[in-house]
Amino acid sequence: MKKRQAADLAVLGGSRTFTDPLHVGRPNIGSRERIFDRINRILDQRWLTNNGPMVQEFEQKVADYAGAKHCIAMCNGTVALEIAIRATNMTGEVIVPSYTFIATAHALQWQEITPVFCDINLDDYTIDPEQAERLITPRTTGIIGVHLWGRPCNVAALEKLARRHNLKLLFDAAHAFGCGYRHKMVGQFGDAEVFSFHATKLINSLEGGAVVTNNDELARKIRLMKNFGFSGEDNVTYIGTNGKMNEISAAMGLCSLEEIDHFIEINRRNYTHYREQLDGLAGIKLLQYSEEAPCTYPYITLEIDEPRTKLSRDELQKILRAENILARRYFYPGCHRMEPYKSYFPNSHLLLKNTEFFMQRVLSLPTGTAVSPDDIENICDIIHCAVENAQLVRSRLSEKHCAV
Ligand code: T4K
Repeated sequence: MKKRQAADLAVLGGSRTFTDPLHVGRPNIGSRERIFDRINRILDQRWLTNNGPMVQEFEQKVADYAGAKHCIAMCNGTVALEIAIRATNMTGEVIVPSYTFIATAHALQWQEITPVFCDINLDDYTIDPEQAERLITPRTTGIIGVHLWGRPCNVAALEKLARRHNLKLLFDAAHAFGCGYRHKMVGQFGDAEVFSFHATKLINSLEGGAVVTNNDELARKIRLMKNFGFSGEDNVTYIGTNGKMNEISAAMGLCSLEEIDHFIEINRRNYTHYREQLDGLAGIKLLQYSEEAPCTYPYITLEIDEPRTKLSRDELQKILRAENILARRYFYPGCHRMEPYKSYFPNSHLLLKNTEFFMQRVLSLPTGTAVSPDDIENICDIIHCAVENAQLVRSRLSEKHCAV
């Protein structure tokens, strides 16, 4: 590939590199033949939802893969979180990282439980157990750790903390199906863990989620709660909701699962390719995945050190967008700067120094089966070219009428 010159950049008047947008979060799609075959079987059987055979098979396979005793599939990860929170009797205050997708906080606030925002470590960008301990009050009933970008949080420290203070512990593992911590798969920690199988995830069921747990009683309760609390045809034993996964979602999830090794391999290939292409570029760091435990490389996350690149994260995002590469600022600006939390806790940023620092610097790039090695070479070449011509690009971006 011919190396780009400054004038080739779209922000500097060149033509955009991609005619179709290159998105972060393009779904992985398994064999169409197998998907259609499963959908046909569902239609033939006329069993569309309510704990049908596809859902049961999906639950068994997810539980087996994660090494968990129980899996309860749901309509999405957010409802799965809400139900796990309710089933573990969390009330009052629950400690969560602010640096996460808004669903983690909303799942609490939706039930009038206060999310108490905790800072992240700058070692792994997940919840800081030491600060979490300092945030415990008499109203605290639990902690929710988030395995951000598939990189597990400090599970051992959080489990110890939860035990010491008699708190419930959940993990938002929306990004982490197929990932491991030490010698165990994610899905076996805390009181329960919650997966998302949304379209943008490694394994997708269109929309979908699941709670996994080794606790028999908790699993029983969650199963009731996701089906209105019914324990028999005419018998309701809990307040419940409709959290059920439908059969077509489960069919999609099963077809996805059949190809999980291939999806992980593509993600690993993409990650390695990005790493090689960006190697040595001052001020741009690709977030590492550990090789010590199973890893699915679900996100390509760059950390941009503006004093060295002379370009901010937001400027780099604009440069990429001009080329039709729709890089995302996950998870800017942190839950504490979004409503209603911003109004409820206007000073919370004072305790969230690392979150405030990090959320300005991070950019997610496209990966998954929709992204080719050529795409990655183009993306990285654009980044190289932008950083090498930072001064020129910055002055163009600051011009009032720059059309980005
Ligand atoms: N906890 C955490 C830590 C999470 O990250 C999430 C969800 C949850 C809990 C809740 O789980 P779910 O209730 O969603 O199961 C997207 C996803 O919708 C969301 O599932 C995900 N996390 C979050 C990180 O990303 P947005 O608001 O960024 O979605 P949107 O519409 O901007 O799409 C994201 C990108 O994916 C775009 O570049 C377009 C692309 N895309 C999306 C869809 C749906 C496609 O190319 N094809 C598609 O079909 O939230």
